[in-house]
Amino acid sequence: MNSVISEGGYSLVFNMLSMGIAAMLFTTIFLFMAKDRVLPRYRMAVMISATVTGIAAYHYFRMFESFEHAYGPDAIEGYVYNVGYRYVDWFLTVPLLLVETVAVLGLARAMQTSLLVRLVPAAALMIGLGYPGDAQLDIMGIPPSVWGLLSTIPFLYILYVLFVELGKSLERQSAAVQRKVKELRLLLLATWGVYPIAFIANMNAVGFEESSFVLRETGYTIADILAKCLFGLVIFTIARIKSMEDDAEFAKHEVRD
Ligand SMILES: *C/C=C(C)/C=C/C=C(C)/C=C/C1=C(C)CCCC1(C)C
Repeated sequence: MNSVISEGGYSLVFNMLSMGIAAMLFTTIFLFMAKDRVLPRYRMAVMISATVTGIAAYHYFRMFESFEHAYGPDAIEGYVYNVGYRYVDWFLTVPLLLVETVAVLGLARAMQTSLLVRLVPAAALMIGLGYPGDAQLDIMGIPPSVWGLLSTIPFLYILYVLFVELGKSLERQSAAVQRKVKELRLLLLATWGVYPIAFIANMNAVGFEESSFVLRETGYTIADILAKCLFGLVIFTIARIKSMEDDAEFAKHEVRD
């Protein structure tokens, strides 16, 4: 038997997932089309941002479909909503978000590598440890709260690297870039912080509880749109500022346009 969901809860999640598709899809198109408005050396960061929202757009289609199978008017008997799509999505997009953040700064190669060899595995670990808790899998009787705590360790490590380690290399950037990167980090902190809260919302639900489910899906979707679309657009802005700083010819041409 399927879990029941109220009409209000159904509409809310339906509209959220629908908004997720629109935001991810059109940010992807925008970023791919606008990538030539930055110098070639920053283009990779913009294209990775577009790849992130593209991967997420695909997963939002799948989540929408899964949600319809579980709760839609023609719900399938016994079908359970698959939260795995989110985790597969994050497993790919969270490391890429960190890569785009580092790429847009145009740091020395050795510095880039040193940041990424720490950030990327930590991100993968954070997502991998969260999944059994969110999907409420029974692995050796470990409760969701323990998975959540384990996942918080790499999460805090990522924040440490971004705020302390990356902070050191910011000194070499212009004032305008420093300001934007600080905004970017605050955006990251404010949006990434929503995920563990939404996780907790769902954690205590034994089996299924509608309010927890609706809260979690709404929280994850809003956070995703800000952490991927808005974040990608700020990356694009930083790439523009740096392009104009680096190349006076480019700046003149871009302003005239
Ligand atoms: C685009 C998707 C993003 C930026 C996803 C970020 C996800 C997190 C920061 C998740 C963190 C979690 C914890 C810190 C503890 C509980 C389990 C998670 C995986 C929800």
